[in-house]
Amino acid sequence: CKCMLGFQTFVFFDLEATGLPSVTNPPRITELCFKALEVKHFSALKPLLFKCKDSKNFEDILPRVANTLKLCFNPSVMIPEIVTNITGLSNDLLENQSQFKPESVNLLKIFLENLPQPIFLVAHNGLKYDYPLMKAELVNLGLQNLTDNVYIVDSLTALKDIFDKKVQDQEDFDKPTSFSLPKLHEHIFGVKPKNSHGAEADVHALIRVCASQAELFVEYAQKNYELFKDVKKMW
Ligand code: DCM
Ligand code: MG
Repeated sequence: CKCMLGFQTFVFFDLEATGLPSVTNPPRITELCFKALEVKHFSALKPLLFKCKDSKNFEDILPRVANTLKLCFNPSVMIPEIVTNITGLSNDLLENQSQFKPESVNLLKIFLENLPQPIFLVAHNGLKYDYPLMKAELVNLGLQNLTDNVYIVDSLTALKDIFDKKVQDQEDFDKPTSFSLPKLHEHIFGVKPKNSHGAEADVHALIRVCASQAELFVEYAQKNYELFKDVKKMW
């Protein structure tokens, strides 16, 4: 059991890349989004989301104070057509974008260091995909870390734990059949997100899903964090 961690900022995080984990064709990052919210602003979203669940502006509900870094990268490897069809990102579109290089990492570092500390990254399936992939790109450049004291949590593990406990506590609780981001979003709010597989759209959907369980999510993060510096690289 870990010490309860007091922290200030959640950085919701999503990567798009050239594919799923693969030994022969390791994925390269094509898009990254960080959206940083103060924990108290994140928690305040919950009642608003449920109040405006059926409004046509539902997807615009975000804290007034939110800091965003969204970057596209030229992956310098072929993006399979099947992946382009999912993400909308092709080699043509990314032709003139920067590669993921040390200067890009500096940009990420400066963004993260500028936020109220300590910070918590939140990614859906992050422990299996986003964190090890980010780590691989860093290590590949001879870099080891983002900034010191970056805590991480996986919203997939968190929400599974939260919903499992709800099922135990209330027998009639309707448990989601899938914990994929669109399915969870539909289970909680009755509609799938309008867009998926864009880093920023996914981050927005993730914020709504996590905020729907705000108190339990914050408690889970405080007790079940890991450190980005301890993440093993994907490839
Ligand atoms: N991905 C994939 N095939 C899928 C789903 C995802 O190759 N069926 C890869 C490409 C995406 C990346 O994973 O850019 C991240 O997924 P997501 O858009 O769900 O964040
Ligand atoms: Mg995504």
